[in-house]
Amino acid sequence: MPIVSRGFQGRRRQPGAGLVPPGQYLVDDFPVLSAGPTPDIRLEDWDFTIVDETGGVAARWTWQEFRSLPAEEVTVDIHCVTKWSKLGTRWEGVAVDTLLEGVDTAAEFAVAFSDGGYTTNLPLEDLLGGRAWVAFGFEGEDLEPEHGGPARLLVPHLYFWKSAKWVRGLRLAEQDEPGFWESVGYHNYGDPWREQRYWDD
Ligand SMILES: Nc1nc2c(c(=O)[nH]1)N[C@H]1C(S)=C(S)[C@@H](COP(=O)(O)O)O[C@H]1N2
Ligand SMILES: [Mo]
Repeated sequence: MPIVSRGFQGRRRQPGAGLVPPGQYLVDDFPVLSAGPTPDIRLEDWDFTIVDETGGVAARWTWQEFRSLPAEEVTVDIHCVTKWSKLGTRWEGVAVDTLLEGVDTAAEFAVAFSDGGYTTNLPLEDLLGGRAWVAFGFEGEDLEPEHGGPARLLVPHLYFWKSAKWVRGLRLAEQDEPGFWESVGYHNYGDPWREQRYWDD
């Protein structure tokens, strides 16, 4: 089955842009929600790894290599399961499409993994088609450590817990496997437009 569909690379705004999903309210500030401490990450030690479904390293970039990949500026709305939303946030990052370009896989699922041990699972499809980025810039500045810098996953069409901070790679898999919050009660998919907050939603 062809999983890796590309395209829509130039899309600048998400579907639903400018609208607030059910049960959400707008905030002006940018709340910080972390399950643990902000890790101290040295760029010299940072890399980003794609692990394929055989467990092999399919691709890996140092910080310097990652930052020389083509990046995009995107303006998107973000929605946290704790009910705050922010509209029109501006990010800079590398599209996951770009990271997976040379990767030959039959996997249908992915787990993002982060410094500090956080994980979150998504259908691979949701990371493709110009819908997900590994973001390193926010509102024209380097992404702050407390918000996931040097780089975080950005998947704005799903609740923000899917946007793993301090992300270090993607593990591709044939089987779905719940991540950190998904294994303790958060919805497996997390569509804010369908209020998929918790297991029974
Ligand atoms: N590594 C890591 N990523 C994470 C989290 C976390 O605890 N650790 N929390 C998630 C949750 S629940 C939310 S709402 C957002 C919060 O991002 P922010 O702190 O930049 O607002 O990050 C998500 N990514
Ligand atoms: Mo969250």
